Amino acid sequence: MSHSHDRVMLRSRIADLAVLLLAAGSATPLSAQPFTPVASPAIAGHVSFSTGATWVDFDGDGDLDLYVTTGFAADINNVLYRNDAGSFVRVTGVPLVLDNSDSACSTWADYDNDGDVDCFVSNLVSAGGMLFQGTGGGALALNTTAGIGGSGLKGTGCAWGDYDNDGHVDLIVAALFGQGGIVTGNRLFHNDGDGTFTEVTTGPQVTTTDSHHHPTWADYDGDGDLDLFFGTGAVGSTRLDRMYKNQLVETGSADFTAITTGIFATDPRDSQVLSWVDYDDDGDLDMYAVNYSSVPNQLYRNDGASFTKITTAISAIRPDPAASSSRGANAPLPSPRSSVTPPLV
Ligand SMILES: [Ca+2]
Ligand SMILES: [Ca+2]
Ligand SMILES: [Ca+2]
Ligand SMILES: [Ca+2]
Repeated sequence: MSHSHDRVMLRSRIADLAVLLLAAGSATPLSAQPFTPVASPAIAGHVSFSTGATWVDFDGDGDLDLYVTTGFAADINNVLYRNDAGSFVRVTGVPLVLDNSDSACSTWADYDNDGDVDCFVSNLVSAGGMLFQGTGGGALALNTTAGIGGSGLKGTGCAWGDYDNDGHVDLIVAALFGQGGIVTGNRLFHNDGDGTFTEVTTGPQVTTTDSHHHPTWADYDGDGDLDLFFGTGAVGSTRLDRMYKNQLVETGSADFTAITTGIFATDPRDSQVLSWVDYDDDGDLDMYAVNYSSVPNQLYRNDGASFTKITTAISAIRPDPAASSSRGANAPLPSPRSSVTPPLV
């Protein structure tokens, strides 16, 4: 298969993935919230190859703004809308919208714990990942010295999460290894707490070469550390997803081991995103998997010692304010949020 054909297929797949990612973010109650159409809002009129959207208060004025990653062509910039009392104004000329890259995803958190929000943008092929550091007053500047980013960092999904519980958010970037000419794998960056990161190069979460889609951090076993999940695999084929349990609580070392038991881990899927949320409000995280092609999405209820696959209708999904990462992308800042899910309200 030619590289150009690979690229076309990859773009097509990512376009569909973006739809699924956005669909996966429906964490707010499905039956309790009436919606009223907004006439001709600026955010609804933009035409681009949009791949992800994050509601985030980037300027710290108390209302949620919108950042849209666009791309799969090297010359399409991302889009930022500032919320001005309910009206959205497109922000131009700032580094966040001068990426000139094929951006797949953004994830937001205060990585340097200085009170303002920062952003990482995952770019697919034409450029590497980009770290934008908040510098106050809603300004974010491209940071090329923190130890993450650069031309070699290709990725699809990305997510902040403090996997070693040291109070500093760390970063996982997933890669579609083996597709579209991408030959790099997942990358994990530990936040050293001094404004810089050290890449973690050992462990199955970064050494397993596979076609990884969006990563999610979630403490699925409720033991107090974040575990790591990837929708995995080539389009159109069902297989197992890559999932990793954090051993921090057990061993004192934040190492990851593959999760191979439980129906949520042994059920073949064509997954894109594994979204964790406490839908039944019983205090533990349940999993919703969105799939590519014609494979039905799946819901798995956490029953403590085991999981049950739910095949009957449910009336509502309740958001969990304590959630993290992709699910936690829903949590109010300073908890991390990513581009695939809407905010909590
Ligand atoms: Ca910051
Ligand atoms: Ca950390
Ligand atoms: Ca855990
Ligand atoms: Ca639950």
